[in-house]
Amino acid sequence: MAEVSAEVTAEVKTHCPYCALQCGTVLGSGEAGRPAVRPDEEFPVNQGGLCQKGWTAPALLGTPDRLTRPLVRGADGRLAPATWEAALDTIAARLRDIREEHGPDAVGVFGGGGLTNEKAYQLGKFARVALGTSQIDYNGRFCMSSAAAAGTTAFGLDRGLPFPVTDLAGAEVILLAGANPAETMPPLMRHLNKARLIVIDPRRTPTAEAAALHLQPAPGTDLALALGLLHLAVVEGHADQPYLNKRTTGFDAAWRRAAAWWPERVERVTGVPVAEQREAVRMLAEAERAYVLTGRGAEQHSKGTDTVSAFINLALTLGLPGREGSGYGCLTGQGNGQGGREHGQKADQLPGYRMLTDPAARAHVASVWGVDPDSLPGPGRSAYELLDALGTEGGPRALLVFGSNPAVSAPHAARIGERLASLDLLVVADFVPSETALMADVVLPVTQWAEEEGTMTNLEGRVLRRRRLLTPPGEARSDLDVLHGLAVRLGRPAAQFPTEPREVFDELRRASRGGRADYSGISYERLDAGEALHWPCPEAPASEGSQHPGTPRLFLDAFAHPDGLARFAEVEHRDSAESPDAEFPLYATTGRVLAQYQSGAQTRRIPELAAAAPEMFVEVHPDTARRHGLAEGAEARVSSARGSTVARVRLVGSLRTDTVFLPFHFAGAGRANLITSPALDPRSRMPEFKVCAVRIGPVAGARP
Ligand SMILES: Nc1nc2c(c(=O)[nH]1)N[C@H]1C(S)=C(S)[C@@H](COP(=O)(O)OP(=O)(O)OC[C@H]3O[C@@H](n4cnc5c(=O)[nH]c(N)nc54)[C@H](O)[C@@H]3O)O[C@H]1N2
Ligand SMILES: Nc1nc2c(c(=O)[nH]1)N[C@H]1C(S)=C(S)[C@@H](COP(=O)(O)OP(=O)(O)OC[C@H]3O[C@@H](n4cnc5c(=O)[nH]c(N)nc54)[C@H](O)[C@@H]3O)O[C@H]1N2
Ligand code: SF4
Ligand SMILES: [Mo]
Repeated sequence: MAEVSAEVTAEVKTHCPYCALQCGTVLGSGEAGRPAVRPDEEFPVNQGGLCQKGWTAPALLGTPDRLTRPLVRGADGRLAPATWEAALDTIAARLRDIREEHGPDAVGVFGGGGLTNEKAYQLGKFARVALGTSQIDYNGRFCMSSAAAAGTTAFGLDRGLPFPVTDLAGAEVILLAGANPAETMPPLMRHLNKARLIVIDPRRTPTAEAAALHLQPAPGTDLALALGLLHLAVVEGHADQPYLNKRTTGFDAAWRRAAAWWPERVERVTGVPVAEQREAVRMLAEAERAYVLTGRGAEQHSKGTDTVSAFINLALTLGLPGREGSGYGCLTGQGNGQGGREHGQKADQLPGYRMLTDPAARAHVASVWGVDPDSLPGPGRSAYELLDALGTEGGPRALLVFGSNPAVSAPHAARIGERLASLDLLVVADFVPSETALMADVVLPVTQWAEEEGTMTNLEGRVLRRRRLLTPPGEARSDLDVLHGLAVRLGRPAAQFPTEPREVFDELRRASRGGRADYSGISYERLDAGEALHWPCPEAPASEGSQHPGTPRLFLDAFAHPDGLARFAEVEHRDSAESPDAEFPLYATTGRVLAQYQSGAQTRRIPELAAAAPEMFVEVHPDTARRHGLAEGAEARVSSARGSTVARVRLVGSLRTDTVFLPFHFAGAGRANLITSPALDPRSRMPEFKVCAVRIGPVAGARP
């Protein structure tokens, strides 16, 4: 075991390091003085609940292969321990050479939605100010970018849930499109379970089991389904005309498209029977309080933005958004998936959810940073396009990764593996030797949640404090220290890159002031005093005396467009980039299981979780398995036009016969992303993780 500091004696209130629910925990000591958590009963989001990942999170603090010293790849090709001085000097020298030879855009930065607000902010500033590169994006592009694009278009503002999670408990009906919270956010179910659920998912998930109605479309057909539900809502007289007149614009154009999606046509395209479409619309329309929520199943498509827009159109037609007790929301995924998209680590963004192309935004942020607005680069490549360009003509030759494991989690993984290997310099900051870290030239050991201070913004836009209880092991340092050390070596003044999270947060507040995501009225003091603060929370002028209370519920009076109206989007169904054919006759879709998190870099190292979900598998309908010569427990090869992955067969009688499902948490030859498609949504640049065409069969030589 790596040294986990001295015995733990105190307790702090903090939050789970994993998903966007950010369950409240009390971190203290358990057996033999080792760190342990219990749920914070007072935190309203989880109300005393935690999932298996939350309970076992402290185990990663002292995982046997925890990174505790910087590693530099030597002339012999091996990673060997080095001092921080040597590691940072090496990186800075090589970055200077690469920039001199190829220009500032030859250095790329890849961030993550698990980084605290302070880290995400500092990473964006580091890229634009210390490196002067436009080439920065982050894994949130793979996550909720389609919902963000659709939400911004419709409402003028993107906050995943524009209402507190606890509001959901008051609903009569909730439609979940492509979300499986029973496995991905288990404590959320205590709020959802009070309503009658309509679940749209090609699989009969534990969430679908809990539903009053389960619609089981073919992967990639939600857009047609949502158009059909809108069609039925209108023809059956459920459109909320006064709301449409008073609070929205663009209904007619949206309706012209939906008018052509009569129920029988929708059934042909999606496989969802007409009677079930009718039942869904009836349930939603008759409810006094109802929500439409989307998850990755509806969003991770080359038409994800339009699909979310179609569900928002449905919600608007029924008059739900901007009404207390009803609404539309996106279930954001990563721990800081919400904050991570606000503070400027995204290719086209500056802090405060400002746009990099907006001259006023550039001027404001440049003044906070103390630089010339003209020195700020313009927008860069999106996440997949950035990874795909590495080492190519005109693409980055160096990449710095903070908080992601793209060797496992990016689509078309074989291609991305090649691109990462072709770099002149790959630097990865992590606390475990992830698959991407193991490819790096320099690996920097950083602190984990329980060893650092900061803030996170959960899926309802509430800003939360992460608190430190433990001393970092060995020589691990925070990401803020790393950015400081590199910035100074690249010639920036030390004071421009502070290492104290509170100091960074205070600067973030100034940078966000007046922006869409305004944090200027939020402070560590207010959060530590126990205030529940949802952004926007502007700083009140000193003359007013009282402080802004934050905004738990957005849009109650007006949407965030200048005219206050929500916009319908005119959207039309289209096929996925790939459809099954003679060579690849099945749909493959991918997603998550309860016991593993993301690329698995963290959770595969926790014995209890590894025991619960030990290896790669593929869910197959028994008839499909028989047709392809497979039995329960057999090793199967699943192949697409890009490559193949190996997985153990699980027969699932409730699955569609045309679809197989694979989790993406496993590494090596069992990576789901060896087969996934890099087709991108034209607006959000989200890859199509949720549909590709595959064939499946026994692994040659293995017994069926
Ligand atoms: N246990 C666990 N929890 C997590 C995570 C994790 O890795 N593990 N990750 C966190 C993160 S970052 C995220 S983004 C969230 C994701 O949370 P979810 O969105 O709930 O997770 P997924 O499993 O990716 O997708 C949800 C469902 O979409 C279905 N689906 C697949 N294709 C389609 C389709 O074409 N249409 C529809 N309607 N559904 C489809 C899948 O069968 C799956 O059940 O979870 C967060 N919580
Ligand atoms: N096939 C398929 N692929 C998918 C998806 C899918 O549904 N299907 N979902 C996509 C989605 S929604 C997401 S969000 C991505 C996620 O995929 P990844 O971006 O790979 O996410 P993680 O596995 O969480 O990787 C985070 C890494 O950063 C480290 N880390 C955590 N916190 C910190 C920190 O504060 N600082 C630093 N320096 N490192 C840290 C962790 O140890 C881990 O190695 O995967 C995407 N890929
Ligand atoms: S639901 Fe999410 S935040 Fe809550 S304990 Fe599980 S992983 Fe952690
Ligand atoms: Mo995600």
